[in-house]
Amino acid sequence: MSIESAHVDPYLFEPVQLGPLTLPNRVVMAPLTRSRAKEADVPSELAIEYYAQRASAGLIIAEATQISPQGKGYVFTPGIYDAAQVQAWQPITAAVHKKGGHLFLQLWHVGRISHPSLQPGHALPVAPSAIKPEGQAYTDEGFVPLVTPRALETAEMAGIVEQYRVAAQNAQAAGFDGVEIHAANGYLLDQFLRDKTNRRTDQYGGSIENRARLLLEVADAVTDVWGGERVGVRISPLSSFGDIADSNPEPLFTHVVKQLNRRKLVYLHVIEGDTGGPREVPGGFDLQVLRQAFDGLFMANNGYDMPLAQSTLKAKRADLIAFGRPFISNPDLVERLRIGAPLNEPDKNTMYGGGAQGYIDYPTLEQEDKR
Ligand code: 8OZ
Repeated sequence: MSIESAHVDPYLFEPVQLGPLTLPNRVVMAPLTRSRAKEADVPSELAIEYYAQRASAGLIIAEATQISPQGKGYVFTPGIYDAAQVQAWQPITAAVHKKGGHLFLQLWHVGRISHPSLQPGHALPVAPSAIKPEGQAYTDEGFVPLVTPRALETAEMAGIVEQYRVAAQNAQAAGFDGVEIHAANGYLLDQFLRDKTNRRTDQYGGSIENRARLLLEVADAVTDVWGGERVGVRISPLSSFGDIADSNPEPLFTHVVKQLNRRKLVYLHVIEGDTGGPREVPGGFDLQVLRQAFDGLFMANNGYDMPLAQSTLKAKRADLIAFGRPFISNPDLVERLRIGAPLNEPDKNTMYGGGAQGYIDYPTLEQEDKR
């Protein structure tokens, strides 16, 4: 099978400058938890092939990766806090670079979305405040209810920032091109931002300025290591994923983005609407307000297909489009979009956990031709 298309609008396939990197197109592989890591949070060797297969993306953002043992909230997710993990990431970044690709790492602390069975010494997960999330943790024993976390002491906050700094340094040693700070989806940094989860009375809670403090301290630490031109941030201002909410998200996120802009970050990655769900949510605001407050690149995500991606870029409502699920099942997604080829659907049963099946065996168009 071979499909030739006479004319393709160029938008997705135009090069774009991302800090010092020239991306060949505007198709980004969104960070995707695939839960294939080994003992001690060491990424699997299978990830070498998995990411290399997807190197034609303009940029790959590697899966959410815990910055410390305390930052872990799911079984089989990888880490970036020790030498064995750094060593295991090196052939992954090298394989992507060998194929001409670019790869950022997503730095992750889950906060309260964890379980004692996943924590060092079976301690309680930590959070801004001791408020139990609705939902389940994915542990060695399967799904179990989330627990009431322990509120972090003010004196511990510098240590959290330090975890990010060390992880950022480790990501450099591992050969990544940059890092994305995960401040979305109800994990630790998002828990500090929102007033449903942050009831603190110290300088990390209360006012918008105080709730944004941790994220901005983390942004300072990470840009100290990498320079702003190699650091992005992911936010999900309208999402309720992780049992999160804010009474007034527009001024909160406008402040956050204005302050991130002062740090000259290279991109702002915004999940529009509810994570993995509807793009329009009740009580939402126009997220273009955030684009206007930010001088770097605007990366849009959530449920994009080719027509929506093209019209969004054409209207200059984004500079980059991040695709998640389509990249699971279409390693050559860029080529398929370019020629209008059909996309394979991901198999839900092999999304998380397991081995090669449903991970590195989705075919390219070329491989389909030979079958
Ligand atoms: C799905 C399953 C586990 C983790 C996120 C890191 O939502 C995740 C995640 C998604 O950002």
